[in-house]
Amino acid sequence: MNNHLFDAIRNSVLPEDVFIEIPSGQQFTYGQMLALSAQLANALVTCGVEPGDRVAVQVEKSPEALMLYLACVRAGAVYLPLNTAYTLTELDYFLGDAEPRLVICDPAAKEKLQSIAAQRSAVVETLDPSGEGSLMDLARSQSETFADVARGPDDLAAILYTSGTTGRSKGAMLTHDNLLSNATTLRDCWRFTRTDRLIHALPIFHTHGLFVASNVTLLAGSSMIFLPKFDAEQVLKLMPVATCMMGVPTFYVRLIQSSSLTKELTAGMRLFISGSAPLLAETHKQFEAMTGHRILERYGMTETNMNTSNPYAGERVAGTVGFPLPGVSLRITNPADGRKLADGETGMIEVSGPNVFKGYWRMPEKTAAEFRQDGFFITGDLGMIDARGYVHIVGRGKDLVISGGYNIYPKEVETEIDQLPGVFESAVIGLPHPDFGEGVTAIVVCQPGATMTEAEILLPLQERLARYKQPKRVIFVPDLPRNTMGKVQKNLLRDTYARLFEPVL
Ligand code: MLC
Ligand code: AMP
Repeated sequence: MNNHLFDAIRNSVLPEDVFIEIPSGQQFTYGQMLALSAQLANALVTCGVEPGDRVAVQVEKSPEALMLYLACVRAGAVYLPLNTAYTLTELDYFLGDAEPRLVICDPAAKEKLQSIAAQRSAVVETLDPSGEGSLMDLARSQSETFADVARGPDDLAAILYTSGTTGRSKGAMLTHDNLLSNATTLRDCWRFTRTDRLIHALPIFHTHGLFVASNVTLLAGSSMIFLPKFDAEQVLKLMPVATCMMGVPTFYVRLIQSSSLTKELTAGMRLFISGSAPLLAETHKQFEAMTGHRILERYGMTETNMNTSNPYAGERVAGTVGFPLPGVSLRITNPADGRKLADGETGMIEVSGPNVFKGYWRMPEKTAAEFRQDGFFITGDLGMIDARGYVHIVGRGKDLVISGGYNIYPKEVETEIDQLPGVFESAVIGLPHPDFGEGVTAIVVCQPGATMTEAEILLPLQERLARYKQPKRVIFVPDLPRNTMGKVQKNLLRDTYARLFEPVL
């Protein structure tokens, strides 16, 4: 048996080709990728990592961080990337649940992380591309070859945590073939080749930046310009030397605000892709008017990788997410009983295919609850298939806010707010936001007789919730609207405050 994912990568690349460039001018060829990922894999083994062990990684974006992902794949370990915005409180849960052998963080975070990792018997190492005493030092002293650990299509390559509408975060288990099959399909559908140069401005701890952008690049043997984060000015400057970009809708919303975005500037670009959140048809149209390019929108999620895509060659229809990808079956069902609905009817989107994950880490009941008997995964997204076969996402059956492409589960934020002294109850909702798509908003009811300020709600959350989950606004109300069943009517709240984030003219 071979290493299913890494063998495919190795067979797709030419050692002399450039893999990653960073703005300082430093370049990594594919030959260097093979050598450095081998050194890091050797370093992982030296640190005691064995096949199947989880390796949790919370580090700033860098080429070395991506090599670490590849090293885990080669060592047969399970890569567990963590958002750099997560607080210690959030990390404590992930480490307790995943029980990683090794936790790798930025040097500045080591001391704090060590205090929680020690209770979990996990060893903490740092990744500092230039600093001493980090895993990079150990790696540099290792061999540039590594006998890749045998892993089959069904073996785990990664666990990515996604919050839940109720209760605890769940670790989505992704296999070697989930990742390989999806990236191969996307490479072919989007026609990536070795001549492509991708602007990579996404974080590399979620599906979009890690698997969609990086695995597609690797399997096409193309190159990417690695930016630490999205900066519209910097991205605009790079367009004349790049061929494609992948982004969340906020990237496009910010780009169309610049008068530098023109047909001339983007003449050498062949493809702009959007996903992770709905792209407004308005943004799509304005981008086309300014550049002549029609953004290609696709739809996916952590558990399933990518499910649908607008066509490369056919018509890219604004406001739709295109067709199911080759090999992916998608159906619309009645959310109540799972009965398949006809085209044109709105219901639950369900998918099956080699892209769909293996289940939630150590949560067999949750896994069973989200799959149908015949293996279809219930996405929680509401959609419709039109007469031409295009899939439309028309809403969410799950209580979820998507802000700038990051998911926020209201339940998690409400639980934190409800614990604060002086709070009786709260409802967290997403309201239309001109930059982030949706803005997290907390509607709070105080205890009888208590009065509170916005700061009294927000300050204590800073320690407990990642910045992007913290409400952008807090509104105090005497009580929450409820239906006859006692359920909070969030739709009424969303209607009442719909214009909260509208710019004041
Ligand atoms: C940053 N902030 C956010 C935020 N990002 N708040 C809400 N939502 C976000 N997405 C905070 C900052 O900490 C800051 O706090 C303030 O908001 C303003 O920050 P900013 O400077 O404007 O933000 P910026 O750093 O430019 O980041 C915005 C962004 C970034 C959109 C570029 O969030 C981003 O790269 N998002 C991509 C997320 C992604 O990769 N999603 C894919 C998930 S995978 P302060 O303290 O200054 O007030 C998936 C599956 C699929 O969904 O289909 O792909
Ligand atoms: P995540 O759990 O972070 O992977 O987010 C997945 C969710 O993002 C999906 O279930 C959808 O609700 C949403 N999503 C992803 N792509 C799109 C898109 N193109 N349009 C609308 N929603 C999307």
